[in-house]
Amino acid sequence: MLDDITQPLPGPGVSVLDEILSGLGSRQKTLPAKLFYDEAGCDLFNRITQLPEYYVTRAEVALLDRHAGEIAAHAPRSSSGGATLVEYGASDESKGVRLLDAEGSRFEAYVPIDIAPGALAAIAVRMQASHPRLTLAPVVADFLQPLVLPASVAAFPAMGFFPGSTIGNFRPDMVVRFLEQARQTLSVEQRSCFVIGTDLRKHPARLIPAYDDAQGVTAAFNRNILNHVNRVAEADFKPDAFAHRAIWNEQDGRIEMHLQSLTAQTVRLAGRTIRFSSGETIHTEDSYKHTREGFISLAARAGWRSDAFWTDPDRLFGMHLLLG
Ligand code: AVJ
Repeated sequence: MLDDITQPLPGPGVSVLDEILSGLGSRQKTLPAKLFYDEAGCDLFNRITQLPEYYVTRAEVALLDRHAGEIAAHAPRSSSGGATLVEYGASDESKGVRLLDAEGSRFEAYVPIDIAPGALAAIAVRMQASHPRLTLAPVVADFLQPLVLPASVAAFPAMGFFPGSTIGNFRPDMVVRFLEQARQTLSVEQRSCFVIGTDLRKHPARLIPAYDDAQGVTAAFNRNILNHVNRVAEADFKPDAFAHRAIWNEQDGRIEMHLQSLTAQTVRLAGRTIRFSSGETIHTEDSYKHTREGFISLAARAGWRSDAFWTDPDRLFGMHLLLG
């Protein structure tokens, strides 16, 4: 069963162009990390997940392979027995399927949510073939905006699932706001719960190469955001005029990616002129590395309490189970 792909509700008035303009108009120039994920960016990110230095995806998949049954057993039950799995940032279904197919799991519906319509359409095609009895309701959305689940799954209580450490892209105040919204979306009155994967704090000697790999795939991923901006904001960025930088910010516990202007240059964007001095950067991404305790206290600020926690054998990655 497949719903039409639900299109996003118009957000509260902030367009992508507005976001780009305000980010590049700031003293420290920034771009929103979601702009990495155009089609080329999704492909580059897939290549990143296979790099020897990028342990994140492998560690999380190892964790899921070990504990999927235990995690899925925490899903709430409806009177008919079933629950919905609501996956945030589901660029593909490989992690969600590990929960859907886990031994003893009783999901009746799957709601993959993503910003990339192409990725969601591909998920829908594959899932209809592999899981024909599952109710499938893909949603195209920027999940930082308030979100209502499709009517076709409203009858089931939900297990939210936010793997991949994508939540690591959010500043702490955004994490809290996102988790408050998720309480609404997942309707905690129905005993819904939320499973969230976060990369754990570790030595910078391990972190830096994961974001600055020897083959330069992460550098290409970082620069590709400028190609995307060129298209959506009618800009003329020359990606090769910027260098990839990955730095560990100890104070804030995060890896930052920047694009550093190699020369003094100007860029035209939506009819405006943007000036760069030589060496000036655009801050393109934060990737927070939360300790177990640090994440639990952020979740508590949004009204969630920690019910379980899993990690992989090397303690690289953490999976939190939160209850409303
Ligand atoms: C998809 C946000 C989890 O922060 O590790 C990978 C994105 N950026 N390499 C991360 C990313 C650079 C990734 N997340």
